[in-house]
Amino acid sequence: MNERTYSRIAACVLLAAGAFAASSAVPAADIEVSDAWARPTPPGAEVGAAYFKITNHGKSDRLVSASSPVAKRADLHISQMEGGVMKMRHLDSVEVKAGSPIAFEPSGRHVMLTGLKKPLKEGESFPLVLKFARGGSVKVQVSVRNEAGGMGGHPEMNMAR
Ligand SMILES: [Cu+2]
Repeated sequence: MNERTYSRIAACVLLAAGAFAASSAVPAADIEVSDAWARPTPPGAEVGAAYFKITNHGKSDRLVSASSPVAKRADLHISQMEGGVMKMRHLDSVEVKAGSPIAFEPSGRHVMLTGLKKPLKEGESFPLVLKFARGGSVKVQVSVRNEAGGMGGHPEMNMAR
Protein backbone atom coordinates (compact mmCIF):
# COMPACT_ATOMS: atom_id res chain seq x y z
CA MET A 1 0.00 0.00 0.00
CA ASN A 2 1.52 3.30 -1.02
CA GLU A 3 1.19 6.46 0.97
CA ARG A 4 -1.54 7.95 -1.20
CA THR A 5 -3.77 4.90 -0.84
CA TYR A 6 -3.27 5.00 2.85
CA SER A 7 -4.25 8.64 3.17
CA ARG A 8 -7.33 8.02 1.00
CA ILE A 9 -8.42 5.24 3.33
CA ALA A 10 -7.79 7.46 6.32
CA ALA A 11 -9.97 10.16 4.75
CA CYS A 12 -12.77 7.64 4.22
CA VAL A 13 -12.58 6.55 7.83
CA LEU A 14 -12.76 10.17 8.95
CA LEU A 15 -15.75 10.80 6.68
CA ALA A 16 -17.51 7.74 8.03
CA ALA A 17 -16.80 8.84 11.57
CA GLY A 18 -18.14 12.29 10.75
CA ALA A 19 -21.33 10.87 9.24
CA PHE A 20 -21.84 8.72 12.28
CA ALA A 21 -21.31 11.69 14.59
CA ALA A 22 -23.86 13.76 12.65
CA SER A 23 -26.49 11.03 12.64
CA SER A 24 -26.23 10.48 16.37
CA ALA A 25 -26.44 14.25 16.87
CA VAL A 26 -23.38 14.67 19.02
CA PRO A 27 -22.08 18.24 19.26
CA ALA A 28 -20.87 19.77 16.00
CA ALA A 29 -17.13 19.76 15.69
CA ASP A 30 -16.54 23.44 16.41
CA ILE A 31 -19.05 23.92 19.18
CA GLU A 32 -18.77 21.97 22.39
CA VAL A 33 -21.55 22.12 24.94
CA SER A 34 -20.62 20.56 28.26
CA ASP A 35 -21.93 20.05 31.77
CA ALA A 36 -25.59 20.63 30.90
CA TRP A 37 -27.79 20.51 33.97
CA ALA A 38 -31.04 21.75 35.42
CA ARG A 39 -32.51 21.90 38.88
CA PRO A 40 -35.44 19.63 39.70
CA THR A 41 -38.81 21.37 39.61
CA PRO A 42 -41.65 20.93 42.09
CA PRO A 43 -44.81 19.11 40.94
CA GLY A 44 -47.02 21.36 38.85
CA ALA A 45 -44.27 23.88 38.10
CA GLU A 46 -44.56 25.45 34.68
CA VAL A 47 -41.00 26.72 34.37
CA GLY A 48 -37.46 25.49 34.76
CA ALA A 49 -34.01 26.60 33.67
CA ALA A 50 -31.13 24.80 31.99
CA TYR A 51 -27.44 25.61 32.40
CA PHE A 52 -24.31 24.56 30.50
CA LYS A 53 -20.95 25.70 29.19
CA ILE A 54 -20.20 26.46 25.55
CA THR A 55 -16.71 26.23 24.13
CA ASN A 56 -16.13 27.31 20.56
CA HIS A 57 -13.18 25.61 18.86
CA GLY A 58 -13.96 27.21 15.50
CA LYS A 59 -14.83 30.70 14.32
CA SER A 60 -17.01 33.09 16.28
CA ASP A 61 -20.62 31.99 16.38
CA ARG A 62 -23.93 32.92 17.93
CA LEU A 63 -26.38 30.84 19.88
CA VAL A 64 -29.69 31.88 18.33
CA SER A 65 -32.32 29.58 19.81
CA ALA A 66 -33.06 26.54 21.93
CA SER A 67 -35.71 23.87 22.05
CA SER A 68 -36.57 20.84 24.15
CA PRO A 69 -39.29 18.21 23.98
CA VAL A 70 -39.95 18.66 27.71
CA ALA A 71 -41.22 22.23 27.39
CA LYS A 72 -43.41 24.25 25.07
CA ARG A 73 -40.80 26.99 24.85
CA ALA A 74 -37.08 27.27 25.49
CA ASP A 75 -35.84 30.86 25.52
CA LEU A 76 -32.47 32.50 26.02
CA HIS A 77 -32.54 34.62 29.17
CA ILE A 78 -30.19 36.49 31.42
CA SER A 79 -30.73 37.24 35.10
CA GLN A 80 -29.30 40.51 36.35
CA MET A 81 -29.46 42.55 39.51
CA GLU A 82 -31.43 45.73 38.92
CA GLY A 83 -31.94 48.05 41.87
CA GLY A 84 -31.34 45.22 44.31
CA VAL A 85 -33.83 42.93 42.58
CA MET A 86 -32.96 39.96 40.39
CA LYS A 87 -34.66 40.37 37.04
CA MET A 88 -34.65 38.42 33.82
CA ARG A 89 -34.25 39.73 30.32
CA HIS A 90 -34.81 37.96 27.05
CA LEU A 91 -31.74 37.56 24.82
CA ASP A 92 -32.16 37.43 21.04
CA SER A 93 -28.85 35.62 20.70
CA VAL A 94 -25.65 35.01 22.60
CA GLU A 95 -22.25 35.53 21.03
CA VAL A 96 -19.82 32.66 21.46
CA LYS A 97 -16.37 33.92 20.57
CA ALA A 98 -13.69 31.52 19.50
CA GLY A 99 -11.50 30.45 22.37
CA SER A 100 -13.45 32.12 25.19
CA PRO A 101 -15.90 29.68 26.74
CA ILE A 102 -19.11 31.12 28.13
CA ALA A 103 -21.20 29.79 30.96
CA PHE A 104 -24.93 29.57 31.36
CA GLU A 105 -25.35 29.40 35.11
CA PRO A 106 -27.69 30.26 37.98
CA SER A 107 -28.13 34.03 38.36
CA GLY A 108 -26.74 34.55 34.86
CA ARG A 109 -27.54 33.38 31.38
CA HIS A 110 -29.88 30.42 31.19
CA VAL A 111 -32.26 28.63 28.89
CA MET A 112 -35.72 29.24 30.31
CA LEU A 113 -38.03 26.30 29.89
CA THR A 114 -41.66 27.44 29.85
CA GLY A 115 -44.70 25.20 29.74
CA LEU A 116 -43.03 22.14 31.24
CA LYS A 117 -44.88 19.01 30.20
CA LYS A 118 -43.84 17.24 33.40
CA PRO A 119 -41.66 18.05 36.39
CA LEU A 120 -37.89 17.78 36.00
CA LYS A 121 -36.95 14.97 38.35
CA GLU A 122 -33.62 14.64 40.07
CA GLY A 123 -31.51 11.87 38.53
CA GLU A 124 -33.28 12.05 35.18
CA SER A 125 -32.12 13.78 32.03
CA PHE A 126 -33.75 15.35 28.99
CA PRO A 127 -32.62 16.48 25.55
CA LEU A 128 -31.98 20.11 24.70
CA VAL A 129 -31.16 21.37 21.22
CA LEU A 130 -29.11 24.53 20.88
CA LYS A 131 -29.09 26.21 17.50
CA PHE A 132 -26.04 28.16 16.37
CA ALA A 133 -25.91 30.60 13.45
CA ARG A 134 -22.84 28.91 11.93
CA GLY A 135 -22.51 25.60 13.75
CA GLY A 136 -26.10 24.43 13.30
CA SER A 137 -27.94 22.41 15.91
CA VAL A 138 -26.17 20.86 18.86
CA LYS A 139 -28.11 18.35 20.93
CA VAL A 140 -27.17 17.75 24.56
CA GLN A 141 -28.56 15.71 27.43
CA VAL A 142 -29.38 17.85 30.43
CA SER A 143 -29.01 16.07 33.75
CA VAL A 144 -31.39 17.08 36.48
CA ARG A 145 -29.64 17.59 39.77
CA ASN A 146 -30.00 19.67 42.87
CA GLU A 147 -27.05 21.98 42.96
CA ALA A 148 -26.49 25.15 44.88
CA GLY A 149 -25.11 28.06 42.93
CA GLY A 150 -25.36 31.77 42.34
CA MET A 151 -27.79 33.47 44.68
CA GLY A 152 -29.42 30.19 45.67
CA GLY A 153 -33.14 29.67 45.41
CA HIS A 154 -34.77 30.08 42.05
CA PRO A 155 -34.13 33.61 40.82
CA GLU A 156 -35.22 32.53 37.33
CA MET A 157 -38.76 32.20 38.66
CA ASN A 158 -39.05 35.95 39.17
CA MET A 159 -39.67 36.87 35.57
CA ALA A 160 -39.57 40.55 34.76
CA ARG A 161 -42.17 41.23 32.10
CU1 LIG B 1 -35.47 33.10 32.58
